[in-house]
Amino acid sequence: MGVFYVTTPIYYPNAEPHIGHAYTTIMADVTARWRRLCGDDVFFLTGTDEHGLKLQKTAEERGIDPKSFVDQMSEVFKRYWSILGISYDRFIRTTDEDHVQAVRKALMKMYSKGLIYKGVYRGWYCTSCEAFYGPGEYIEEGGRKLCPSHRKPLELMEEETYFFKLSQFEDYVREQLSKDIVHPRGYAREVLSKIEREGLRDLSITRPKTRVYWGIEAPWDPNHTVYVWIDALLNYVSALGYPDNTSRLEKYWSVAHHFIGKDILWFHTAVWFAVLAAIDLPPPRKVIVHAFITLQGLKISKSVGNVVTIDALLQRYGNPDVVRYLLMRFSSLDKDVEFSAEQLDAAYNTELADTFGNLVRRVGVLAKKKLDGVVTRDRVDPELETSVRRAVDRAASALNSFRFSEALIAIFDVFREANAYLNRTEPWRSDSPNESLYNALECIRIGTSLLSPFMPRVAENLARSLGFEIGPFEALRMGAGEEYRVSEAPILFKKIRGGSAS
Ligand code: ME8
Repeated sequence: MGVFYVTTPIYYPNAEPHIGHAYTTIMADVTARWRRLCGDDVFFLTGTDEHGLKLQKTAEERGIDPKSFVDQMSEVFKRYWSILGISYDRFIRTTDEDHVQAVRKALMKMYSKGLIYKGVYRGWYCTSCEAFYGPGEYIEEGGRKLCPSHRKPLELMEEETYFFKLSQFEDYVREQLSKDIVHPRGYAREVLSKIEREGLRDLSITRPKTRVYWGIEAPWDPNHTVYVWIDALLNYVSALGYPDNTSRLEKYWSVAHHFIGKDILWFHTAVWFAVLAAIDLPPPRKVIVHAFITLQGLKISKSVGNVVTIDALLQRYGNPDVVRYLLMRFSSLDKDVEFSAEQLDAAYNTELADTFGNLVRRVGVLAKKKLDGVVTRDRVDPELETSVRRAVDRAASALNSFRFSEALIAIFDVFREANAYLNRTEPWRSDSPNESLYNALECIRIGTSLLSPFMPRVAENLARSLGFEIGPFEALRMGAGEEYRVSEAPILFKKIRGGSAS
């Protein structure tokens, strides 16, 4: 049995989560559920990133104090994750007392080692990104400097700050980037070439309290608060009990898998690897980076104002598992995916309703009608067995390397094979259809078990209706199922035409 630690970014709760946040969170959840199916001991972390100027400003605009605001908003995130069936073990909030203490201790350690010094920072800042942009990074338009990500005017800031000696870690960071941590590898090359061009510059890691009061106080200077990104990154270790309760940290840290979007790649590599080294911890095992969901070519985001809400998809398909399926079906790590309602509807109709739904319905109806719902172990069709074994191997290897859409295609090959097999063996014409229905049900059991990380509730309900168990992975081969007791033949998905599900 293995051990596995999986995390999502902790999101800014300045607004409700949208499908971009759901996308990363579902990827992480599918991975957590897949590892559990394989028998691993999994710790799955998500949460909210509650400090910093962006939250302070949003709360001020609404005339509410920041703590009450983030209290409300973190509940909104939890509610969406519960609707979407996100099986996290901890929901961390950066205002949690254990996290605050962990950040202070980590920073004090860096300070005592002489890795932090006082200076003055002058630069152009984007509050939406909570980041500074230097020449070559921002966009110049009509004499104004704009954020490359949000295209909003940057603010010039000049102030006293404490710097972290990031530059000292350049060789170390380069070395880590040449290992197999960042996945896909292309993203590591991007970071390496940025370091090649600009070097690793020391990083401003505190803000004057007069400007940003909503943050963790720097432990050596009460006039400063800790930069929100340093505060946030440390959540991945504070959630495991760093630095005082080390048992979880010892168990899970060496198998940490961070899922992130490509917008926060720099922080999760250059900055994070160096901070970890500064507090004497090794880098994470993997940083899995995905590209954006776009609308007309632009990253979906609150700041751009082109959001597709989670509610819109929940309303359209009426089933959270369908939303999970569709977001993963068109997911991609290396390329942006353009949101397309037509494409989602088409996949829903042909894959979920036709291929999977019809298979389940016709096998269920026949088993009830012809065999009183009891189907027993029988001869396994050798041709079907070979193709199912291949599809299971493909799905497992895709899941192990985070190729979620490929995994789904392989899983649906099992259902497609089962449909073709039924058309060949025609159990509806037979007086003794047990063998045919047994083989088809084995395909349903195996395919549904592999699908359970993507569609956990659909899988559980179907297993109950047809009378089988989900998993474990060793049982995902033809002939391992002993008997089926079919209590109903459910209609899993109603087709969508034009406007809505009909
Ligand atoms: O960056 N396509 O939080 P955030 C794909 N608090 N993924 C998207 C997306 C899109 N259009 N929009 C958002 C932060 N995401 C920090 C993180 S972690 C220590 C601190 C997802 O609320 C994607 O995972 O801005 C992206 O990296 C993340 O949301 C940014 O969330």
